[in-house]
Amino acid sequence: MRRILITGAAGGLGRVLRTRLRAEGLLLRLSDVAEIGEPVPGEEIVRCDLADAKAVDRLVDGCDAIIHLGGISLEDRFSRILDANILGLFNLYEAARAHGHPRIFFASSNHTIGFYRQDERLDAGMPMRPDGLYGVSKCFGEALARMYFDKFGQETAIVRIGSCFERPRNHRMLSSWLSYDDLTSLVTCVLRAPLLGCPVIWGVSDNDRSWWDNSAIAYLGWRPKDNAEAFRDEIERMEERPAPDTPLAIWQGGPFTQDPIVPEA
Ligand code: NAI
Ligand code: 15L
Repeated sequence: MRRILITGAAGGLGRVLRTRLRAEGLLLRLSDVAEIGEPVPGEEIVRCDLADAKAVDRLVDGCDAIIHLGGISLEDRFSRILDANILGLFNLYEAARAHGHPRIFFASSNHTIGFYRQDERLDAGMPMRPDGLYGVSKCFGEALARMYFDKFGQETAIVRIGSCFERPRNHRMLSSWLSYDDLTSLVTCVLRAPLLGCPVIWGVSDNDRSWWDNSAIAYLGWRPKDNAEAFRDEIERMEERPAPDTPLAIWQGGPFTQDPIVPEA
């Protein structure tokens, strides 16, 4: 049986994939710095801080693939981002290098490009325009993944996730939403692809209003099925459309573009 490591397993997406991938019959090694709960058959639990290089080395040993979700997932103090997303990612790639290059699904973010306007359509080759230190840390992660591919042949799916929640929560997410079903089909597609390489993939459902062009990864055969438009009436009842001259309506990164640099405590 293939052993798949999920970092960040206690988080929102980790909990979704834990249930769904177990149903696929995969052996899961679940890891987080936070409490994860008890393992059920087919699971191993390893508490680990990504900033601890030796612990990450042991964590990766024996894994056939890694779904890397762990880290700081919102704007935060730079010291926290540095430990989890920058040092943590370096530790993960060094451990992968030491243990046979298991394929990596790297949860990058749309906040690598948050300062593009909502009236622009992007392909993955366009320059990054991060909207905060969190976004910058994901830019670092993407560059690190690419360097390990070019230097060592380490395969990574660099997945710029839009907004992955049970349902879209606001007008912006009518463009950026990724459904749980489409996330799961993307993960299984990445795990099964005969040849992956190191593509940048937009993690977004088949939304009518998507800003992002995934035609460069047609070779993977991933076909997202959901469309946020199905929730448009619900969103329109729930909140007023943001005024056109406000950051929420201008920038793809939406509210993240307005986050301050968080002071160190
Ligand atoms: P989350 O914040 O719910 O989960 C992240 C997990 O990482 C948490 O359980 C946390 O305890 C763990 N973690 C934090 N620092 C750690 C460290 N030093 N060592 C080990 N574990 C650590 O985030 P969520 O929503 O589940 O997202 C998963 C990944 O996907 C994150 O990397 C996030 O940046 C990325 N992403 C998520 C999006 C979404 O819409 N949910 C959108 C774009 C990117
Ligand atoms: C992200 O990168 C965050 O991790 C997630 O919590 C959402 O806020 C998402 O982006 C988004 O842009 O909606």
